[in-house]
Amino acid sequence: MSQQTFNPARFDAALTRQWQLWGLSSAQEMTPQQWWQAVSGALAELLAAQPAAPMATDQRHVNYLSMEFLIGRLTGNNLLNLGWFDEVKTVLAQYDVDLSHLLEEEVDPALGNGGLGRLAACYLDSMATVGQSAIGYGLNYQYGLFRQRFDDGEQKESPDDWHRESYPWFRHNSALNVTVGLGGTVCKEEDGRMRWEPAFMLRGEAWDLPVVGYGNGVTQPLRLWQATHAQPFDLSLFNEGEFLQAEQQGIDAAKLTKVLYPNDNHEEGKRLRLMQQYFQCACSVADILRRHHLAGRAIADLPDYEVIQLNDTHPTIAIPEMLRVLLDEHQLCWDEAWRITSQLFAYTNHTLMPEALERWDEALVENLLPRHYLIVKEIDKRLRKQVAHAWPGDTEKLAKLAKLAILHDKQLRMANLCVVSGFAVNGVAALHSDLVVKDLFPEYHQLWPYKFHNITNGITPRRWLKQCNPALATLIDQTLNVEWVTHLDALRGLEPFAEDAAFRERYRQIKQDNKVRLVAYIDRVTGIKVNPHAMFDVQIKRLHEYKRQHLGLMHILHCYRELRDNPHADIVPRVFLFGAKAAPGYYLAKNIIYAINKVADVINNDPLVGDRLKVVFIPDYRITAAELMIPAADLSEQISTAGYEASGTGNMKLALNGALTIGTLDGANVEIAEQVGEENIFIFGNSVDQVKALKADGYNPAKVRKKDKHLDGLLKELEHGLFSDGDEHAFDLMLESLTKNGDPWLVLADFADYIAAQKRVEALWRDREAWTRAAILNTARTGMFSSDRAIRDYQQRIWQVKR
Ligand code: DL6
Repeated sequence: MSQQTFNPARFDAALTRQWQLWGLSSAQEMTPQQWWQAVSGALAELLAAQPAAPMATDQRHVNYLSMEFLIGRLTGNNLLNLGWFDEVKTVLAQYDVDLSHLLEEEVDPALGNGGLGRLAACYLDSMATVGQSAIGYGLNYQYGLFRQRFDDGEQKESPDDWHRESYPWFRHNSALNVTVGLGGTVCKEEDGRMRWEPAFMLRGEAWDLPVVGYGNGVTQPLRLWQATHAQPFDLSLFNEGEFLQAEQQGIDAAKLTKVLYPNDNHEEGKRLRLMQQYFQCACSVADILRRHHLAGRAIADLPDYEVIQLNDTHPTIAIPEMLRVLLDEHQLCWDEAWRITSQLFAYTNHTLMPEALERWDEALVENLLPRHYLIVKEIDKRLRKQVAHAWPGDTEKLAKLAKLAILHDKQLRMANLCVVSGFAVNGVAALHSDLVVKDLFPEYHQLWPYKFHNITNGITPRRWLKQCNPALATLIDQTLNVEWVTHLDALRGLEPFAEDAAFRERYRQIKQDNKVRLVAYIDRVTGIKVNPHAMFDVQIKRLHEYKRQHLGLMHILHCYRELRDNPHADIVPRVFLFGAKAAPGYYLAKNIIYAINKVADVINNDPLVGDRLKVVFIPDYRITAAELMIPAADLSEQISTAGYEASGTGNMKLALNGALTIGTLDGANVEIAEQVGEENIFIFGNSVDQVKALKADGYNPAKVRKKDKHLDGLLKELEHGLFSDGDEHAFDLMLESLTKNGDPWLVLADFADYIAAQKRVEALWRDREAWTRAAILNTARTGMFSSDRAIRDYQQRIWQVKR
């Protein structure tokens, strides 16, 4: 497959059509925002007119179902993947328009919360790039993840209207409309078959975004479903039970895809969320079957041609939906419908945290999806038989059932439904996949060991190196002279250059320039002036206790104390940079943000400190901010409690861009350490086994505090209001968790070792050449974290060539 050729005349004509449609009389009348719209609209038009690149025919087509796709800005990325950046720049220069400025006009579609949604976006990029035919299926939310600002240090949220109605990359095809039912009843026909009569019908509209492969002419869709009314409500269907009667006013189709739930690693169990999930799944299943039917293929052959990858359990309801369609609409018998379904679905687990494992009240499922509920009951019944057979003894069988059953304690356990009904389950890093087997699903593993896999996450080198760090990409081009962007392992070729002083100087200068670029951004969004020669110490990720931003805060307090004890101390100057959103209802996380901001206020304004320490919480952290922060980072903070971060992908992006990691042996940090070598990473803290042992032994943070006077002193400063204008309760939520509530994330237990690791960081930083050498080796040795590798792993281990 080859790159698509750019035709300047056709582009110019498409551009002209854009401004003519707005009724303007010349291109010069366009505002900067309209320029972005027009250029993107013109590119989308050209792309849609391109013939489809031929794809391999011996592979199953991947349907990637995800409630979140955190795609980030598209225009620059699409230009880069198309290889048209310079040509478009030249055309625009003739209009006196600067392409780079124009790209800043784009909104950042925030259709995801964090890791899981961004991973989905990286995987779409890689599937298009490696030539894996695929569609991403998601929802077209009117409001993406909330916007964040700080009011006297406190997080405040506002809606993120990203104006999907005028987003120029969308293509809408009404021929793909789908009708989706909800509620109602199930009747038994004379022939014994079930018929679902929904109370409400909604319409799903398909809004497609193009996913462009890198330099190979492939474009395939990310299909986002949007809900509208199918027809005026049929009031005669409303008399089916109290629940729906009470809700008749509330079922407003447009509400369904109005807003993304802002939770990460936590499930809310809200009715609207279940409706969103079902709506997405019903539309996607219908679309998959429509394509299969259109290709003239038999329904029995569906699993030979299609695979459905579930991005966590959020789209699990697609499983009973597929069964329903096969049973009720295609009139297959249970065994055949089950054979097809159980060869179609594969499930990726992204978390072990109990509060993130989805469970739905049976009553809610029964009310909203009565036919699906019956189907799940049937799956559960058959599973119970299998358990009885595998563990015949009464007590043993009961114990296993308590863990394995899908319906239990009046709840439907979605992860269990996935494992039972799918043909593959994978974790997202070696350690995590191991824990999925050992801690989450040991019994299922006993029943079906062949279902379990590891696929370590990956990141796309297009966005996360070539696009966000163009100077480093150019240096690599010039040094290696090979196509590393699609073969990231080739970065190993940089290893010898770590010993080359001239190369180190160039590498260092690029980092420095990226820092200067970030300094300007920090000044613009916060007004804080920071020293570009200080170490940029970066912790960017969602705000969650297990990620332990408060451990980072304790280190900042330690540095500040050091300076107050000895104002002339020769400390390493640092800029501590945070970027994180807390779910609006997660008050403890918001309290941690508040604490960091209040500490920042004091330190940043203390003349004793000057520019030796600065603390900056970048507001409204999102993909666009990450693209500026990652290339400028010196130190990457990956300090979660061991056993709780499934993988992390920020850790990969930062290491690839030459930041050294300080981290626990958690998630993919373990594999990063293996790749870069232990001398090029700073590992500290309790391991998974030690964490388990500490908890089993009745870990008591008060004892740690009593023994460590220094730590005790730092906590007292927070408790006594030193950073909160004397308010002794400002940080109660955070402090109570650390002390009275047992420090569940072992912040105090890891504190001393963390500080010791930070000392090692400082020692290496003082040796400029040694630091740069280690940074180069991080870039050179993180090629395995390309999402292209991850997609090839999925192809080989899970999706497999069937024909
Ligand atoms: O696999 C992508 C990403 C991991 O890198 C993170 O470690 C993990 O926390 C995140 N998980 C979620 C959980 N959402 N749910 N369910 O976003 O997935």
